[in-house]
Amino acid sequence: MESPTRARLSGTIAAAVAALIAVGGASFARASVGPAEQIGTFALLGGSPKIVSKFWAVMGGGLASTLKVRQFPIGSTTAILNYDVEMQRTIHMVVIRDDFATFAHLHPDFNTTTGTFSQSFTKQANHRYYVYADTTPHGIGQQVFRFTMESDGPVSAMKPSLVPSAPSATAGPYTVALEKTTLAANTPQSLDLTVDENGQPAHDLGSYLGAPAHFVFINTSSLAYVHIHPMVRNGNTNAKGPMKMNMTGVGPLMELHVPALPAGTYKLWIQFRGGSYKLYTAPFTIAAQ
Ligand SMILES: [Cu+2]
Repeated sequence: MESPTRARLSGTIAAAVAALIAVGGASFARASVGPAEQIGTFALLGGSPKIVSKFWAVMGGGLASTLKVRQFPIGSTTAILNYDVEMQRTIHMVVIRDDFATFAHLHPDFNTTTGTFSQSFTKQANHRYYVYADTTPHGIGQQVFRFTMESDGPVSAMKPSLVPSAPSATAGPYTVALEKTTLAANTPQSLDLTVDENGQPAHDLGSYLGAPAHFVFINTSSLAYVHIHPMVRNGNTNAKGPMKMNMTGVGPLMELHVPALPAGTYKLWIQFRGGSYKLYTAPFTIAAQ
């Protein structure tokens, strides 16, 4: 499992004041921002909430905004300041459009004084967005909360396809192939992933955030979140032995240990690094039945 990272806020006081004035003016002019502050819904499949996570969005020009997350121990008004680094970051923020057509994996800045994470994000009109904050507060373990950014304009009636996708997808020069896209529900299982280039196993993959690939599953009904990492399959790696979890080794043949998924349809995004350190994302639709 994992989560995310760090931050910095910089700038002169004059710039900060100017930005506050600009942002304040813009937010008064825009009524579609939604509630000033939301309490997150716990979203990590198989986990339980041990903190309170708060979210708000500061509107910028057009559809641009700065997303803010601040988290608290239950019953406390003192923000959590101490986060573990998981997968090279203190926070992983995942932002998904309401029709599951877009996916962003972001790493907000962290203000170590206020405990506030900040991330700029520009949405598209006529869509809600689901925002997931995936963190590991020190001593608590992984916590994931979901928030909703309201739509600017009427929400599009476009409905996503919930039919399992073909098991292979194209991402840049790569063919990303899953062993299958229909899984047994409520059953832990392994799932093979192969990344080919020009009909051969890809030879130029790199590690991304400390793993050979990242899998984010979102249940299209409950909106539950799962973020897991494959290991590179034996014989295809410089790992020390077949039983050793090889998270940082990289190779085109991978195996994912999928936890028991409740029955339903899941949107899955697989991210990996290709040649020249370029990041690729391959989307799938998975049925658990
Ligand atoms: Cu990951």
